[in-house]
Amino acid sequence: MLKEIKVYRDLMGANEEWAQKTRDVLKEKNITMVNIIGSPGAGKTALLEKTHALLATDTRFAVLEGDVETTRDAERLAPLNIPVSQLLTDGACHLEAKLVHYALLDLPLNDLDMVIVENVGNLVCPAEFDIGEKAKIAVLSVTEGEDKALKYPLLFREAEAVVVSKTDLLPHIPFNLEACLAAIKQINAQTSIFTLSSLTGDGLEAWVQWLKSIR
Ligand SMILES: Nc1nc2c(ncn2[C@@H]2O[C@H](COP(=O)(O)OP(=O)(O)O)[C@@H](O)[C@H]2O)c(=O)[nH]1
Ligand SMILES: [Mg+2]
Repeated sequence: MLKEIKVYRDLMGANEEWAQKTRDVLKEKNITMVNIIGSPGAGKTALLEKTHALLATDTRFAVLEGDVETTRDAERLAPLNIPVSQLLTDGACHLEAKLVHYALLDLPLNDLDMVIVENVGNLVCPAEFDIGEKAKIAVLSVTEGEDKALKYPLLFREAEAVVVSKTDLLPHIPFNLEACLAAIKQINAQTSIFTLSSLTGDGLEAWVQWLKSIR
């Protein structure tokens, strides 16, 4: 008997089909979906916790939390009283479009203006997988070093916006903010850049205004 040969060439193609199905649903329901990508610990969930107060005033939104394991991030957002689901990849370093699609269909789509996806913490893989989002948003904290846009260019090239987070820590660490912003602009001159602190709230307003503007 011939040994079965598994062919993976169509993996990305299949992902693209699911992403397109998601785009169709989002268009039909007039919902904007964004895909937040950054390292583990960059402050993605903290950003969502703080974004809520300013965004929820006039935007009905849900969050899809991507992680390898645990429902910890969804539990953090549960008190906010918005629809939140946890998407678990069971080891994979990124969300795939099919998983996002089915989680999306379970949301109350008739009552939403926006869906925010927090991707699995990783600067490489999530940038390679289209999930049907309108915009990718990179989150880079000041403790990660100013050169990350140069070292992980795909994410920063693809990002419609870059959030440089944890600016409250700047006085305490050797980090050249100007060099960081220059590196981001070198990779993507068009991207919108927001420097903010989820701890103090500094800079949050401009970020949320931008988020509303892409509706
Ligand atoms: N000082 C400071 N710490 C922050 C800020 N945002 C997040 N953190 C901390 O950074 C750690 C990781 O945050 P989290 O939101 O879980 O990051 P995620 O893994 O990207 O979702 C937590 O200990 C947060 O309290 C910030 O703006 N300033
Ligand atoms: Mg998180």
